Amino acid sequence: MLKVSDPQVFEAVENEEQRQQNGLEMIASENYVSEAVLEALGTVFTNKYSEGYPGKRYYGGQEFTDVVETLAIERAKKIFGAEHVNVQPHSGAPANMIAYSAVLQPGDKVLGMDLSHGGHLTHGHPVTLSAQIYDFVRYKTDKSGEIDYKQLEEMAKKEKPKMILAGFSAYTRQLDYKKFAEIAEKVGAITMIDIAHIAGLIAGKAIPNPVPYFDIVTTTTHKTLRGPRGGMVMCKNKYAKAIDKATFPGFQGGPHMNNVAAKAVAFGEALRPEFQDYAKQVIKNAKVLENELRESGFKLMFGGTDNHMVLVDVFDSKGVSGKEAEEALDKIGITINKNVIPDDPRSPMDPSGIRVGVAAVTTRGMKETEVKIIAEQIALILGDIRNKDNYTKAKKAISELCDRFPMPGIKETAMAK
Ligand code: DSN
Repeated sequence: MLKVSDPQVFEAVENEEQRQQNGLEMIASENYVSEAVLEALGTVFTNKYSEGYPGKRYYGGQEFTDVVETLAIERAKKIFGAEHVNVQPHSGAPANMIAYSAVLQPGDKVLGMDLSHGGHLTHGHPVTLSAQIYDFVRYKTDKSGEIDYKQLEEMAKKEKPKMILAGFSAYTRQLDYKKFAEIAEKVGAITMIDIAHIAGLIAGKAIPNPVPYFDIVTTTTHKTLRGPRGGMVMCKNKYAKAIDKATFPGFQGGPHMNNVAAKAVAFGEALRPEFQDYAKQVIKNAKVLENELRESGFKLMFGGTDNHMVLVDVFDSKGVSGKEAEEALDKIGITINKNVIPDDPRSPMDPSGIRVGVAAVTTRGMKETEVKIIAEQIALILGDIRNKDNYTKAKKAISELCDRFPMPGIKETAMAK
């Protein structure tokens, strides 16, 4: 249908399908959704306005939107053991803004993780709207790569924040959830954690669940959780009303019900035993990537990884900048992103590091043997970035992997091309 009604968009979709199938997606925040999730996204729920919540909507015709939203909520509660869930946030940045506005007043202080130490833009970087409204102060990691909990406690006592915020987009170690809760308790702060990157690992029981320890938990649904692009806020019952009000009408209009339906599907998948196998394999694969890269002379930030990604100082290790590394790996079919390292002396557009994640390649079925092959190609290319022969060899190795491990949702006709 699309092919006939809009050949230009159809062609772009086909090309994107090819790009995704014929390369390895190793941007740590990306994944491949199942055919069932794709199908739910493309349904008539996209036509519907559903302001409000199940059973309490502003417009009529909500018999079936209520079904999918309730399924999404109940499944999320079951996965994470959350007291209250709001599945309407359009994505991660809105989810964080909703959480802040639910419990903070303009000018209130938030203690969040420094961006260059693995934090996220929406955790108080000066370029964001939230940083214009709230007063963010930032904690860092120490030399061992751990969050400096002593510094965090000292800062909390000195700054007396209204909220202590945990969570990250490039930090690779397990957080001490209990410690955050204890420090917050000492200073009377609300606790919030953004689990966008690790939600799938938590759902698959591959790493501990922070939900019991935090007042508010935000996440995206499309990273390791392998759902559609979207966000979600979980909280203690105490904050339920405030979170719902801050979502709608506070920050958003109508929820995107096709996304909500696809969230329900993805959460159903996350409740299956296979998803636990997936999450555990992600951790195993990341460990292989860490060990192989270290053996090839790369410096791993934070001393290694406990989750799905590694942050590598390619500039110090191989004299290659993050931007050069990203471009070089792109040429052999590995998509990663350049990334700042803690207190990076270089600029964000050409930083010292790269971030590499294994969530998506694990979805394609790749295991330790394949990740070893991938690490070898990364080392080959970044070890001698100007050697043209290496590119030919590495590209062939990656292309063979792509052929052997098709991405979910790819049409047979597209694979044949
Ligand atoms: N863009 C996502 C990431 O890469 O971590 C979230 O900002």
